[in-house]
Amino acid sequence: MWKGKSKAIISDFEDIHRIITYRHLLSQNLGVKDPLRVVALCDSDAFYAACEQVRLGLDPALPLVVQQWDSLIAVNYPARKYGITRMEKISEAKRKCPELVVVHVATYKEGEAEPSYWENPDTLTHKVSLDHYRRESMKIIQMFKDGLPTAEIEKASIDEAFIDFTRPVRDEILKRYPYLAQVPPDAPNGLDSPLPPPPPICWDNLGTVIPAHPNEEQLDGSSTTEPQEDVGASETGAVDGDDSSTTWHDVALSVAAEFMMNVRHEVYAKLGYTLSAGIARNKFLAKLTASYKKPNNQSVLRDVAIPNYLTPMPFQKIRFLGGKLGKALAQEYDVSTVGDLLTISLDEMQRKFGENSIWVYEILRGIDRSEVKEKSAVNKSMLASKNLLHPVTKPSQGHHWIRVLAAELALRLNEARENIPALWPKTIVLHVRHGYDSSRSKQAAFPFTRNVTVDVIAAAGDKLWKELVGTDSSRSTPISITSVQLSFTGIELAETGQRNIEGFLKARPPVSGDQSSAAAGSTKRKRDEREFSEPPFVQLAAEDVREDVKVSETSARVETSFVCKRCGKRVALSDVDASAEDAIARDMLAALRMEHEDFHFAQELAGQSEDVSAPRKIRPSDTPVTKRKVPKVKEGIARFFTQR
Ligand code: TTP
Ligand code: CA
Ligand code: CA
Repeated sequence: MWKGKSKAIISDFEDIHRIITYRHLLSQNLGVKDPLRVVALCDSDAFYAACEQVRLGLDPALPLVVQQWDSLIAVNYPARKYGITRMEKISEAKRKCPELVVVHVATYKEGEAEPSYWENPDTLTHKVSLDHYRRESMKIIQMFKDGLPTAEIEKASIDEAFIDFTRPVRDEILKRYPYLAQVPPDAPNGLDSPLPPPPPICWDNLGTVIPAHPNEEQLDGSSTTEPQEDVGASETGAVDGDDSSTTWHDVALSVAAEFMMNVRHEVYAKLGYTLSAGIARNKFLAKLTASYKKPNNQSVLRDVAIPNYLTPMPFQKIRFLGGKLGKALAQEYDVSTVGDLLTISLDEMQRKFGENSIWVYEILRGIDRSEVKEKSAVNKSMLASKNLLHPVTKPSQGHHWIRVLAAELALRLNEARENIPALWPKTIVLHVRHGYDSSRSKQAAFPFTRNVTVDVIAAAGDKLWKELVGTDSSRSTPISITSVQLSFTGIELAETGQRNIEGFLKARPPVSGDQSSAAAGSTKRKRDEREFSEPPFVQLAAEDVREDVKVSETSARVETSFVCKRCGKRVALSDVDASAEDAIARDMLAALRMEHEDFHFAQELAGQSEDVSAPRKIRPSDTPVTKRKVPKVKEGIARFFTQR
């Protein structure tokens, strides 16, 4: 029944109806509280399929799918017209469209340093490579950065990026309306006086403006735009016609829409990719808005349109509410839409779902305070992994996969070094899963080597394998390894331009002397007096130090788990779609991290003695850890996210 409900009122959305003052406009650092904040989410259309179409120089109107073993992983829009979806088998898709172009993803094969489009790749011997898509993705991001030098850009997944337009838009508004730069002498409250009424906005060619009152307006129902047409040609302009409600935030949105349109045109002209974008006041809304109309379209969500856009939405469609939490909310209150949930008071929600549910409460009202922040290339990890349909049953079978994974890591590290030559993975980690639940990992220092080849990485991997799995003769118990992962973690900048090799040796003895001597020639160049006294690493901001976060680039693109530094255990969200790639999962993970820390805190308070199964404070870096089930934390919102 309807429990704990009060009447939903429009003031739920009060946060988005703020009066904009001179102080707001003229302040530079209001961050996420800026009432003129504008954020876009840009997502490439049928991305892998588009990459293959461009690579092969094919007509974009041809139906094309990308295959991985027996499944489809990307379906372009012409193929979607035949009713082909990602869920299908190749045979089914071909039955629906006999002239379908089918491209199998590139794969690594042992002994080859580079992935290739082999004739008959086999999951038993090959490993998928997403390198081409990663490279194309970087090109698109680079065009965003070049075209929008003052915007903050955060790559959110292999084919998505958030763009914070707040700064370039503010600069542009001040340029177009220079009278706003001075507070008029007769302004009643000085800097805190409201800005004068905004100019009327012409939304033509700025994309689809989501109507504030959808029932009263005629929606343009067509959803397909031929990619070969001009990017903006068939997009509709204004739908609202309700100019009395125009605000300076709408002006900001329209300026951002203009920038976005230009960048999308340029990406299409130079690279051949069509993009869809959503432009709104924060990341959450930008992401929702981007899927309003696809492909090759951009949509704008004005503040005035937020309530009617959100309220009819089935809340379980919102990604992080798609899992157990969404189900629990639906059951608890017997409701299905965002609007239904607006009637639940914050107190009520927190009582049932924990303190952290304020986050849900706010999201339902279109409030999202997460920042758009560029992630540094430094301190990321690189992970290559392979799930084994046929488990490895003899230690000697490991070498094949170590070499295949080493080839991927070598390629990726060396590509990253093309931009940042001094990148140095400090640690190499081997992770193997036995059967379905037990997994073990082992790590070692990785020597600073100028020339990181497949052989160098494979040698380090083989050594770890031997220590972790053993050899055919040393192993008495049977093994069944179902997954192998090799990764670099703690990727840092070795400041080679200013250091000589002794500097490195002092800070971290390389495992092998001759590998590091290769670096000596290039590092001797700019000797200076300070080289022995300074640390060889560039100091990194604390927030960049995220070595414990698993960034699985092979399948999922969002971090959905972390390894607790205190107990060495991996704690994971489970109900976030593996392909999810947005700020929501990140924030939920942050909440889970807090809950997990609370768990340790509570345990300490309870004065439990540490036994073998209790969390250990610090894990010595080279000790293999058999991961056990994380103790159940059944508190608050975290209980809706399974910990593995
Ligand atoms: P998406 O952006 O989800 O999809 P898409 O770009 O193919 O299509 P859309 O136009 O609807 O955005 O994913 C980006 C790429 O990620 C996709 O081209 C292939 C890959 N991918 C997978 O490999 N597996 C998956 O389950 C999903 C969802 C995506
Ligand atoms: Ca996409
Ligand atoms: Ca995407």
